[in-house]
Amino acid sequence: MNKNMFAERKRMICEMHEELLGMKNEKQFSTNGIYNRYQNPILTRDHVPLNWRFDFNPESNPYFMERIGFNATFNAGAIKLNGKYLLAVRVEGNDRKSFFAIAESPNGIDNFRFWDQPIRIPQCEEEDTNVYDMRLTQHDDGWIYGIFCSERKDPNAPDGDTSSAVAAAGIVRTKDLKNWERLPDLISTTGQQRNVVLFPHFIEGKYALFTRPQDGFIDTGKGGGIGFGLAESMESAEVKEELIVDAKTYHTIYEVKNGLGPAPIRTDKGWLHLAHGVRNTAAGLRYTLYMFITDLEKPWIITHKPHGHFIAPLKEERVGDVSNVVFSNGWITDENGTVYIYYASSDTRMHVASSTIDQLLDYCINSPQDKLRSHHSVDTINELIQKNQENLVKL
Ligand code: M1P
Repeated sequence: MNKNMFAERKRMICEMHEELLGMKNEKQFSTNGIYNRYQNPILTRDHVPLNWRFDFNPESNPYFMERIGFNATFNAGAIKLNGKYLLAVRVEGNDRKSFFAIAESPNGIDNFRFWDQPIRIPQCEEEDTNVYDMRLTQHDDGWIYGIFCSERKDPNAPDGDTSSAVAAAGIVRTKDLKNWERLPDLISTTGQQRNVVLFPHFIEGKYALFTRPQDGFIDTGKGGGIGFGLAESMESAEVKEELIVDAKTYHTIYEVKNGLGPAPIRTDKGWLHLAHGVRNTAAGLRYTLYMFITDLEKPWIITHKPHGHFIAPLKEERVGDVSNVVFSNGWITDENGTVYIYYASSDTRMHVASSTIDQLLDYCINSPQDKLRSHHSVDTINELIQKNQENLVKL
């Protein structure tokens, strides 16, 4: 009886899993013309390999029961290596612990499959409790760096406070995404750090890092926005001074906090950046994605910044473990200028949207800026109406 149950469940579950992993993804029509979403999420908890979840021995698992449960797959770093589209995915177990695992696709939009085993991050002197949100940067020095959030219990939390934590920027490096060397966490003078991103080139012979200073684990407090600083080395990375590149600002989509997404993309018109902004609502925090361009030589100076959000949670994306959130820490540019934007919805699953360098530049350069007042927004709309009327007259 149990033998049959084992065999039947195993057959069904393996078939369903293969069907999911082999599913084709369809590009959706885009009204905004800036990027195209795809029909299906590219990675969900159901994509996690079955041999990470089930004991395949009928003697020790006669019901073919799931032994290790997974809760979510989200916030993935991204890189193209040897022609493969690779994501360093934040996989979260039912035990709430996140870790990283590489998922590979032949085309960047579907058929993502996890490599055989998750990444085992070596520990520093002070072990991590939780790790998440890795940004991958192929640096001029020849290494691929992964910078991630390392979370540990706050040593100063009062007795009985079992949730206060401290966030630091953990650093690893690799050449193949298989063997990882752990380096000491980033030292900065501005409190806690999350959303730290390594710039791919040396600046003034130093490593350049985008940071996100914060006083608390959730609240950024006096931390003023997306920061930028230089470090002499990555073996003992220390940023002594951070200047604010993009400040959090009252009544914007990034009024509560913001943070850089993936490492920026170099174009002939400047560096393209993708970031997340957080605002407050009666329903809680709302995370959306926005873009800006920085100067080619001085990547800490913003030259163009369209108003408002670039991608906001839509339809099913709006609901999940932490609803009303989109977050991105990975994108890949192809040789032909296509950009695959990997984003997670509601801390639950991964999606892809595609665009091109040209479209993203056009969007950043030619969309109006946020002038921070309703009446200015109305003026901007009226300018477009006027322009359209003039063009119609000419026609
Ligand atoms: O829950 C939404 C996001 O919250 C944090 O982002 P930030 O540091 O900007 O607040 C991170 O925990 C991120 O992983 C998460 O998606």
